[in-house]
Amino acid sequence: MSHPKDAFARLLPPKLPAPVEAQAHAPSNIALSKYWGKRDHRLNLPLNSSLSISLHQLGSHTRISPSQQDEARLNGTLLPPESAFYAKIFGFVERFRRGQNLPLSISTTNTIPTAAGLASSASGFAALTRALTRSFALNLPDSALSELARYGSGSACRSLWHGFVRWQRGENPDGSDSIAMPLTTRWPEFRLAILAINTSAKAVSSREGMGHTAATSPLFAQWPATAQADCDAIQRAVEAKDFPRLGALAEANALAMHATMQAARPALTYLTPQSWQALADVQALRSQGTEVYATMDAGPNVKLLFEEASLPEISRAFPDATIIAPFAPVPD
Ligand code: 2P0
Repeated sequence: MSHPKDAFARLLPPKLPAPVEAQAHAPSNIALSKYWGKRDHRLNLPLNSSLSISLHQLGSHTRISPSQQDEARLNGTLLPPESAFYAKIFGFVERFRRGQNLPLSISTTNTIPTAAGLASSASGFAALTRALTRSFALNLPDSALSELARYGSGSACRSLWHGFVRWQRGENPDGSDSIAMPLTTRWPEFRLAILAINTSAKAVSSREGMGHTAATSPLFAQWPATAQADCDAIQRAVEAKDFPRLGALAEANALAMHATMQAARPALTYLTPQSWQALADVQALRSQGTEVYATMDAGPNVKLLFEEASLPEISRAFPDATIIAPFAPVPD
C-alpha cells in the first residue's frame, strides 16, 4: 500500500527559494485535556483531540539566517552536530529542504525559565516552523503551519496561537485535518501557576513514554474515548466560562493519563512524592473554599489552574510559584 503524501510534499513548492533572515516567537502550552498516544507514527497523528492554554510570553524565540554550513545554537551555546538536539532540529529542517543545499544558522532562545523544568519542544518546533516559512518566503496560513509543526512534536501544533487552542484529531488518512485552531473565548481572569518540583531532564521522553504506555498498559484501551470526551467537555466549560467544571475535568484528565502510565509494564512514573504532596496541598486549599485545580504532564512539575480572585491564597500557599496571565496583552 502506498503512503499518503505528507504535509511537506503537499504544501511546499518542489524548489525552495534562497533563505533570507527571519525570526519568530511561539508560546509554550499546557494541555487541559491531554494528547497521549498516536494512531499514525509517520504522520504524527493523535488518537484523540486535545485542548491547551498557551503560556503567554513563556516560549521560544528562533532566529534563522543563511549560512556557509548548518549550525544551531540553544540559549546562545553552539550545539555539537552529534548532539541529539542538533539532530532533532536539522531532521525537521530537512523535511522542508528535502535534499536542497540551503545551509542555515538557527538560534533558539527559550523564554521558559530553565528552572521551571518545562519541556520546550512545543514552542521550539512552532517557532522554528514559523521562522522557516518566513525564511523561505512560504506564504502559508497558520492552519498549514500547525500541520507542519505537528511533525516536529504533536504538541507544537497547538503553539501557533495564544489563548485556548484545540488540536482536532482529524479523520483524513493524510493528516491534513489533524491541525489545531484557537478558540475565540478570551478569559482575562484565567491564571496558571507553575510549581517547579524538579528541573533536571527527564529520563523517558514523552514520545517514548506514550509509545510504551500504548503498547503495554491494560488501562490504555479506555484512554482515547475518555480523553476525547474530556476534550469536548472542557471546550464547553471554556465557552461557558465555568471554571469549577473546567478545573475538575482538567485535573481528572491529567490523573487518568498518569493512571494509564502507572499501569504500563514496567510502570512509567513521572510524578514524585513532591508532586503528590503538591496535589494534596491543592486539594486541601480547595476544601477550604479556594477554586484551584492541578494538571501534570510528562514530568514531576505541577501546574495550577485558578482565577485572579484566588491569587492571594495561591501566593500564600505556593510562594515560589511562577504565575502566568495567559490573556495579558502580548508586546510586539
Ligand atoms: C500534551 N504531552 O498534550 C501531552 C501531555 C505530554 C503529556 O504532548 O511524540 O512532545 O513529539 O508528538 O508533543 C508531549 O508530547 O510528543 C505532550 P511527540 P510531544 O501536552
